[in-house]
Amino acid sequence: MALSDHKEFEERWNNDWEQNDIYSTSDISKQKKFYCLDMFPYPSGAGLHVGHPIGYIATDILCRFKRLQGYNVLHAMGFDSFGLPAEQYAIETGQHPAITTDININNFTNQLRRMGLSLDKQREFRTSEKAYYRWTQWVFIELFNSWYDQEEGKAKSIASLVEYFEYNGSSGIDAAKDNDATEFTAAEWNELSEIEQSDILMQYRLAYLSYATVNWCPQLGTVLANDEVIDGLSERGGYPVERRKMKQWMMRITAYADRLLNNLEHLQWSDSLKEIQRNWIGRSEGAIINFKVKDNKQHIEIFTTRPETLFGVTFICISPGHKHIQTLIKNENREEIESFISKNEILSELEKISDINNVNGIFTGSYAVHPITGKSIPIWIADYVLANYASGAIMAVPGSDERDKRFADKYALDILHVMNSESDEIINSYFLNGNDAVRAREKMFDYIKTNGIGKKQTIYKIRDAVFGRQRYWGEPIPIYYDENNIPKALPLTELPLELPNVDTYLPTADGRPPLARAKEWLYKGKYNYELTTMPGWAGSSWYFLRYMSPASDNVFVEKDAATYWNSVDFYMGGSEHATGHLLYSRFWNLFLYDLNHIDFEEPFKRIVNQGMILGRSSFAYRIKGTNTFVSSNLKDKYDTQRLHVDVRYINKDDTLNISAFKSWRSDYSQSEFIMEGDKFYCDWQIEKMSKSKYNTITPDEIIDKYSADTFRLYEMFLGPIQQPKPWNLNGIEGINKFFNKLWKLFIDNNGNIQVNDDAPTEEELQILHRMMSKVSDDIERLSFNTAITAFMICVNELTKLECYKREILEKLIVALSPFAVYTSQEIWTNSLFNSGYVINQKYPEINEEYLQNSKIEYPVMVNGKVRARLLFDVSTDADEIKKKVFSHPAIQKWTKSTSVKRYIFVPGKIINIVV
Ligand code: ANZ
Repeated sequence: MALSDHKEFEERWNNDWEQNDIYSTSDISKQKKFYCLDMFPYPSGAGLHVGHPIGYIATDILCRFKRLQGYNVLHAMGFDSFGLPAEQYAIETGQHPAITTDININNFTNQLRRMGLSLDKQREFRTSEKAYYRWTQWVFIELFNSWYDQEEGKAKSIASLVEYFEYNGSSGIDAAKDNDATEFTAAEWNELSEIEQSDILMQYRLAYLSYATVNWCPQLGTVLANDEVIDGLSERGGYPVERRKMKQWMMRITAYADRLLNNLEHLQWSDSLKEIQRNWIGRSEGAIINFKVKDNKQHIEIFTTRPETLFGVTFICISPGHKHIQTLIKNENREEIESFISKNEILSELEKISDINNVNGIFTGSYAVHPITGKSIPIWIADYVLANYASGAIMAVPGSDERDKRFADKYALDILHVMNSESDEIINSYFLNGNDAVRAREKMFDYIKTNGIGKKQTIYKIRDAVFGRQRYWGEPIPIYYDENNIPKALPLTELPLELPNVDTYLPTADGRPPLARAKEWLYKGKYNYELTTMPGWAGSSWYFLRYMSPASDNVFVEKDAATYWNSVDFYMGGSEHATGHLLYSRFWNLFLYDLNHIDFEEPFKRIVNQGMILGRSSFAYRIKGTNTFVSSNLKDKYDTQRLHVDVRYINKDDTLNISAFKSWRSDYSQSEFIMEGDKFYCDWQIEKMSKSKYNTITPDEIIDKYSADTFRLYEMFLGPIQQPKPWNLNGIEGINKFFNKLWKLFIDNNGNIQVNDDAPTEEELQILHRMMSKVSDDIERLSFNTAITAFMICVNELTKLECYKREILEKLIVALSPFAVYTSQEIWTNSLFNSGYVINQKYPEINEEYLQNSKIEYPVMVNGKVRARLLFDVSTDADEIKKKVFSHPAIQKWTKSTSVKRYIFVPGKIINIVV
């Protein structure tokens, strides 16, 4: 056997491992546990490129290492298999998304299988399979049946809320609820109809229906979450997104804002990841202040983080979507105002925030009364005030706030210089004089409270999450509408509510979601089901729990298994999930904890983001409006357009393989080329590796050409795991050389196994133990590239010493096995003739004694030839060394019968005897 036989032994071991199911883990064990998780993939049609496995290989090394250390390791991978691309493909081709998903998963599975990942296949599942999504639906029903008690800081059953209302009405309860939730007495509650009660409860449920302004993407025909919208365009597809008010299923994640924020403290996440979540949650401590409106019963509530600037207020701004806007408009210029409102109301919040230079507004005609000075201050409508943030109205302080200043300048409004910045002294206010801003703020909080003007208030930027999608390929929401059109949760015995078949995956002609096409799809043959489906993030919000007991039929996760496995010890994935997935799954986990289904609050103790692998993209220049391409150095002579070229058609010197390129696409088959001499050069650029940039390299091609282990080691050798790095093959031959050298320690040039049972020398032991110690430290630090260097040094040194000793080599193989899985198993079995699996061994104990350089080995030469190598403590004195040298039999052999002419001792280096 040798590296060149890798295909044979990789396949042989894959079959063996599968047949013997060697990676399966027990649900509960007496061993200590290590739960390691990868962000599971969405099985796209494009398959995996070399950028994807970087995290999978890193976690695999860690898992194997932990196994060798005696941990019971949970390492599994499923598929996040509901989602848009399969549905888009279904719309285009009529093929059921389940079929596309199946094909894609098979492709992924084949690709992953070749990388030798130690995944427990028994725990694999797909979010789109009934046995799984039935429990996603169950979580939804639990949320629907819960409300959030802010006083106790936990979710409770909705039945307890109903009971409270029956005796107390709505007063005195501190619940997370809609902003405009109604107040009522117990008597009123008990008089309400079922529909009215249902409407009220909706304002409290954690999964609820509500009119919300949503991001509507007409091209995709669905709503999108804020994190799915980037610069006003859909993350997927880049289509324009508009704001629309629609009735939607929502998740009351805002109830958990405080805990999501505070718990971050205890997590072993990077500072940047925590900061992203903190900003997304966006806690602001400030005050609500009430402004009376002149000649109007209404008052306006504003939110400010700078109440100490109250004396600088010269106008009030409300958002174009403010709830009292109609009562504030004076009739004189109503038309103009209405047109301003309708123009601005639907503008996306995100757009408004991004353009602070361009502030626009219009005067309502109404005035407010300053709560301290009593002055009249005009009320304006301004586009920079967000309807959905805080109270949707601000007190404008143009002397202190930049946006307010721009607005005041533009519309010639008064500017009062009360204070300019946080550090300025308050100068103009009669009772705050002499204080700095922070103390002034505290005094103002007290003042507004005692005078009944306002109160302290903490608000959050995070919004409740839209949960319904007008799409087909997702979990059906387990709700039906009864004869009064009251939304009701399905009884649990009805789960899973299966996705019905439809004739086509498009919305209906009257704009209802695709599920409306399933006409016979009714509960008890008469009640309509909810027609929207769950978003992509539903299935991924609890999958880490399901791995703990994936076969469970009676419960989403067995309590014992969840108690044993507890939170994920190590989670590896892409940083793009910082706000979406990592917040939603924390929210669901906290909720399930509140209901006592699991006993840990946070799902992921430690998260590490792997760096992205970048690709080298190639480009050709086409003269605009023609089918003629021009070689890169000539491009400036023409008006050209730069187009991606698949890197497969590029030669090593960046010239284009024209015939291959022509056969790539029909529109290129007739292309003309303006050459440089006989060559056509392309340009290149490093960018994200992605199918759409035609710069992907698949793991399969690397594994075929080199080996699975070369691929594994090379991915890790590219550089520190957390850093982005370009993919190139410059160093891959070095890894292959390493493997060739490794094999040669076991098998001589004639193909015979040369491992012997000789006792190792001190030096050999030092080499081995130094490597093992460095490698285990490096793995713990996730420094896989430097661990690989340590293996290289070790193999080089053992080669130099011609060390073929079992006692050394066996341990080397065990230490190497987390990295080079096939090679180590093959050598373990067929060169070392051991039984069993190398993964079931113990990580060799590291002997500290061999780590210190306390001993020196002296080559002892007699007449220029090394006749012995003797080991001495560094502390041994020269006379003692001399005595030992001359009494050693290998030396006596040469010195006994002659006289010694010279004895040369070079401390720390060598001993030379001339006879
Ligand atoms: C007066 C003031 C003076 C303010 C000053 C700031 C500086 P954060 O920290 O982001 O929460 N604001 C309040 N509600 C708003 C809304 N719906 N749309 C746009 N802006 C709004 O910011 C809070 C500050 O943003 C508040 O404090 C308010 O302006 C404004 F020198 O009040 B401030």
